[in-house]
Amino acid sequence: MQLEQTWRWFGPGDPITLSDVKQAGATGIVTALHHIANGDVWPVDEILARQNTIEEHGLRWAVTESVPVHEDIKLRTGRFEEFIENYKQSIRNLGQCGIPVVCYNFMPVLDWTRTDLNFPMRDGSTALRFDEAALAAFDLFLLKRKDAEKDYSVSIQEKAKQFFENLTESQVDTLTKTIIAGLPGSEEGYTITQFQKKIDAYAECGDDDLRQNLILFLNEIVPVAEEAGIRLAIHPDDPPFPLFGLPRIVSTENDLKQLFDAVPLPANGLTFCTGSFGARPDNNLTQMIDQFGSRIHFIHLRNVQLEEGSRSFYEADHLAGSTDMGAVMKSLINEQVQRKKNGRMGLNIPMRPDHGHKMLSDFYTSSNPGYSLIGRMRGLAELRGLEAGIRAMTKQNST
Ligand code: CS2
Ligand code: MN
Repeated sequence: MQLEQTWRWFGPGDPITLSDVKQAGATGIVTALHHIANGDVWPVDEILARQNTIEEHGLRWAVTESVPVHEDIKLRTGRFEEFIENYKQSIRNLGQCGIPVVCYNFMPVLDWTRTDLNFPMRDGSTALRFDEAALAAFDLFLLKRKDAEKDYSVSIQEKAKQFFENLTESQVDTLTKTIIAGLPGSEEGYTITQFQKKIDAYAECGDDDLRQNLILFLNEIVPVAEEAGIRLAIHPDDPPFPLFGLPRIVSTENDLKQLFDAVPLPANGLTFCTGSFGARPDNNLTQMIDQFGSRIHFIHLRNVQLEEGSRSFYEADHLAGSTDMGAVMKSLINEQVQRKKNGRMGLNIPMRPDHGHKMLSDFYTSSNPGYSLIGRMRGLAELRGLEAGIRAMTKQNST
């Protein structure tokens, strides 16, 4: 018994190869058919082709991350009915190929959001960072969103102004691209005009409306997943607070409770992303694992360092930062012990190091932001050691 060590691979175009992944020590692959347009069905032959490539390297396709949810589904407008039918078919097809977990998210317009992809760490490596003042600067002075100032404290507005005044033209361009052009895994990227249009579409959609739309979506897809042998794993909002006045519904313990109460079937599960939930000091991570453990179908382990007095954070080393990773690992091992006692399947919950620093030879090779080879290998190695150490101490061995 052990967490399954997995690695996100963006497919044949990923500069990091499956042979690299094998040497990094992962056994499971997390991937998606990124070339298929958002909303379209994933055909069985395409899934099988990707699966063969993975298996040829002695690895297995453990998790799909993500089958993206089309904006029409989130808003229940346009072609949403057709897209939900397509989503169901993709789930059935993945089930038929024996790929057991599907990760997805329900964040409006933007997938995960950062403001700096090259934040220097003391040891010379670089990390991803979210700076509240930088985000506010973009919102207030570049996007110039109506009433945006209502969303920021006076002190953040002042910091934003100062930050903006010191930006060169090329820094303005980089900041804009970082926020709206689409980070790895987001299937959409926008220009400022397109972005504003996408935000406008949510003018009448508040938290309750978006939550209702998610529940209506789940009512349709969770029974299909149950039948297909698929566990669904929603990824939390990253960061876990509202951006650009958009609704946010998967950020807190209470959000999760509402989701699972509304659709109790076991296939309605969670990607427990410590880096996302951990970016809010009022989220108690071990308590969340204790409460929703049975729902955890996939784990992202990453640590964030919170910055006092603001919502800013940077991605720290996996065992440093504001999250007590040892305590989190202990709770996850406990969850596994419970599962074994209850005779439940899915004991080896897939886990991946979620992001890593750019370090050492990562600087001389190309990789997607957050998805470096050496940085993630270090993260995985540390997490593997942490798990082994806790198991040795508590005699929850890995057999
Ligand atoms: C990000 C996202 O934090 C993360 O894991 O790298 O790509 C995330 O995986 C997707 O939003 C999940 O749907
Ligand atoms: Mn994550």
